[in-house]
Amino acid sequence: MEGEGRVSWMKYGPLVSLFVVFFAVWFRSPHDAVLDDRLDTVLSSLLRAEGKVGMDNVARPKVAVGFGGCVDLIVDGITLLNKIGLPPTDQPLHHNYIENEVQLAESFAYFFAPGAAAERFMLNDTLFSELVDAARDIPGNRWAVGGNAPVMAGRMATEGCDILLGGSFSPDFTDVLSEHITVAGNIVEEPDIHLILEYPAGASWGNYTSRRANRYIVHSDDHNPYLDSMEDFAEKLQDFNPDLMVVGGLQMMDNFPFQAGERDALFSRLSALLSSSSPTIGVHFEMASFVEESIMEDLLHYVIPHADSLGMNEQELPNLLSLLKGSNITVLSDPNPRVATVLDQMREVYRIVNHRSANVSGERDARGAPSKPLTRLHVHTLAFQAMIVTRGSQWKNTMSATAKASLTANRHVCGSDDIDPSKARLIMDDSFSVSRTEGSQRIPLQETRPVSCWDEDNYEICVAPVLVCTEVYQTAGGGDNISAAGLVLQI
Ligand SMILES: *[C@@H]1O[C@H](CO)[C@@H](O)[C@H](O)[C@H]1NC(C)=O
Ligand SMILES: *[C@@H]1O[C@H](CO)[C@@H](O)[C@H](O)[C@H]1NC(C)=O
Ligand SMILES: *[C@@H]1O[C@H](CO)[C@@H](O)[C@H](O)[C@H]1NC(C)=O
Ligand SMILES: *[C@@H]1O[C@H](CO)[C@@H](O)[C@H](O)[C@H]1NC(C)=O
Ligand SMILES: CC(=O)N[C@H]1CO[C@H](CO)[C@@H](O)[C@@H]1O
Repeated sequence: MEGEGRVSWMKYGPLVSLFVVFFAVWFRSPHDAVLDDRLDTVLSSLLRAEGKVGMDNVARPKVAVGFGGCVDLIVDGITLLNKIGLPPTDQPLHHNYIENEVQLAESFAYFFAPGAAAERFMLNDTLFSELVDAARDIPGNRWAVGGNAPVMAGRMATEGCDILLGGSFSPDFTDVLSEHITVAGNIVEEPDIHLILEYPAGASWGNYTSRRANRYIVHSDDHNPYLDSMEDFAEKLQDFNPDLMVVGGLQMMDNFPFQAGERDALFSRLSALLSSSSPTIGVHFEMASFVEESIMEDLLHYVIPHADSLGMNEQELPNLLSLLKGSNITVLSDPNPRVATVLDQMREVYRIVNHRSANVSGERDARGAPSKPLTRLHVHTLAFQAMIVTRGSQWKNTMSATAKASLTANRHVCGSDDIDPSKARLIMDDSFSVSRTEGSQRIPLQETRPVSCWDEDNYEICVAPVLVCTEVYQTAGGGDNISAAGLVLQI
């Protein structure tokens, strides 16, 4: 019976295959055509939403951006690991920092399979140099200006702002920056290098297959952790008179072997700088992959109280929330969270941060400096962009800014300003629930009005779907490009 069955299958196999193919084509093409139509409509609607507001062309907005920067060496992660002969581990493990090859393999495996963004300090200089040397001659590698501050500065300069950038760079680094960027900081000989291990969705390493495209970053900075551009930046800030201040790159201090008291002094200085700026100047803080609990505490005490606006991804949001609620760091969260989950987390962060800043302690931070309410929260995920903005606050054009953030996600990841719908996919559902609370309203995704905005309490929420890029050029720096693009329309 069995044999017979197999024979007849084999005999008719080709015919059956043809049939299957025929049906696949028959069923798929109208469906794909509908999808393509839908994608085209979402794209043109997002472009319209983005274009609704221009920048006030009277004068270029002035934005001060700190701190630090680096040269990114971008390689295919698996190619690099294979090249150095690092075998896949059978034990994915979280490490706060990396000291040797085994830890590198374990840490990489931990984030690679779920496809979660991660960034770790490498304490071992020898290993770091070996990796960089190996990466130098991997075909297809690229060097790029990196670090949160320079990338955000670059994006904002491109979008029409004048920038004061705080960072200590080498002369050839400064040379490649936009003419609209003025650098404040020291001159260094050798720039810090960050090694970016990119991987596409479906890449495999040993038994592991990545669920989505992302990157794993290792760094071993000498300059950035010390925020050594801060003095010069503070001085030049007076004359520059910015409309907005943006702070990022602080994760370079995470797990860095500082001398006792050194880091506290830096945070104290930073807090003084932020609180000395005029209260009318917006301050945006871009979160990052932090794993050291004490540095997260420092952020809560010295930085976040002075920020009017926060930007972060789907990993950083639950991490911050967990800490605000007095729990531990969460190193790994769902890389593809639902809208309802993210919005609930955002509401909670917004509520707790504002509650803290308005708390009886006289609205003072750890240094006794007055703190500001949080009026803007932007979360960038693979599938969608979400913003909470306080009604009546200084932030304008939230709808258009959310659309721009969404378009920038595709432009960045695909590496092209022109969005090609054939290289994009909508992965957000046809409708989303505004909260995980039972009985919450569902909002349909309308192709002609893809950005959904509504009011709650004292704030407005906007959600925009992302046209997820399917031919990934680069994921690193995505959050910075997206956050910066969103901010530009809101100054
Ligand atoms: C891969 O999976 C096989 C079978 O489950 C297992 O025996 C092996 O140890 C795994 N190898 C690694 C490197 O995880
Ligand atoms: C640092 O890395 C090198 C090269 O992989 C290795 O030989 C050495 O044992 C590592 N050092 C430590 C402290 O793990
Ligand atoms: C939180 O961290 C502490 C110290 O690292 C650890 O002892 C504790 O088990 C952790 N708690 C949870 C819930 O993970
Ligand atoms: C607010 O202040 C009260 C009293 O000092 C304190 O118990 C509470 O923990 C504070 N809440 C937050 C969120 O900091
Ligand atoms: C990959 C990509 O498009 N990244 C961009 C992020 O923004 C900087 C600054 O504008 C660009 O130089 C990058 O090309």
